[in-house]
Amino acid sequence: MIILKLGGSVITFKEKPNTANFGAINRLAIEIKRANVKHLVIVHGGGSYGHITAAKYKLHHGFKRPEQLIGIALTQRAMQELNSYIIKALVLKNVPAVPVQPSACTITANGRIKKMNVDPIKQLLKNNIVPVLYGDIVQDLTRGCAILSGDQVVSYLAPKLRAERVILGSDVDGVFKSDPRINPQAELIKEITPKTFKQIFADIGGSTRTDVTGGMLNKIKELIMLSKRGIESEIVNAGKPNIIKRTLLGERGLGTIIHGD
Ligand code: IP8
Repeated sequence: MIILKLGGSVITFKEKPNTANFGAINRLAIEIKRANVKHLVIVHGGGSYGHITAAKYKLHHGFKRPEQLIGIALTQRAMQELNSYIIKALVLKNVPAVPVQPSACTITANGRIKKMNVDPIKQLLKNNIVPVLYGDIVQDLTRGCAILSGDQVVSYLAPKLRAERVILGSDVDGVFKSDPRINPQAELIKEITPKTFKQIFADIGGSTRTDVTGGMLNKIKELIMLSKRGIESEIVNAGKPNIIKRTLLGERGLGTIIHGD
């Protein structure tokens, strides 16, 4: 089984509040259909649908003031709207995709998943249906609320579902030694292990745009945790045509591979 994350920076225009990139969503739906993976879970990020609303209401600091309550509802609403576009595109391409709302089945403590009911996801997979989850605003035992990144959903589900492959579709070719959007000469790192992560840690900044869950650095941290559990993952460019299809079909090394030492 494969877990595929579609980054918010690919499926939305991150600078424009609540603006989906329908061109990219439809192209990715076609690629997913063509790859025809039997057991697939999709998780998508928030992009301009989740992060902007969450940041406006300071939800990444937890629940502190009653004025934030509507922010929680609006953030969930925004994520659900984005999710509906992904589902619609997939279903129109004949991919049997159904939404799974993380905030309806997950509790966190201090921002980390404490409990998640994965039984419905397992059952959907058994019946060859594609569950589509997303980064969400969830109830947190210590902070009141927390922003659950799609990356954390991926790293939680991968061992539970015994994923054979974990693919993270980003808007860049993988992990670079410096930001490729600023420095076109930036060098792509082909492989990261827990050991080399420590060395390159200082070089990689968080993503530069509004990202309440910490951008690329947070992504790598989640994947390093996975690699320590023996699960390999790869960050590839989902913004470039056919990279997701080729990776789903089994090609390795098109981006940055994160694996154990
Ligand atoms: O884009 C964040 O998910 P991510 C979701 O995967 C929200 O970090 C609600 C901001």
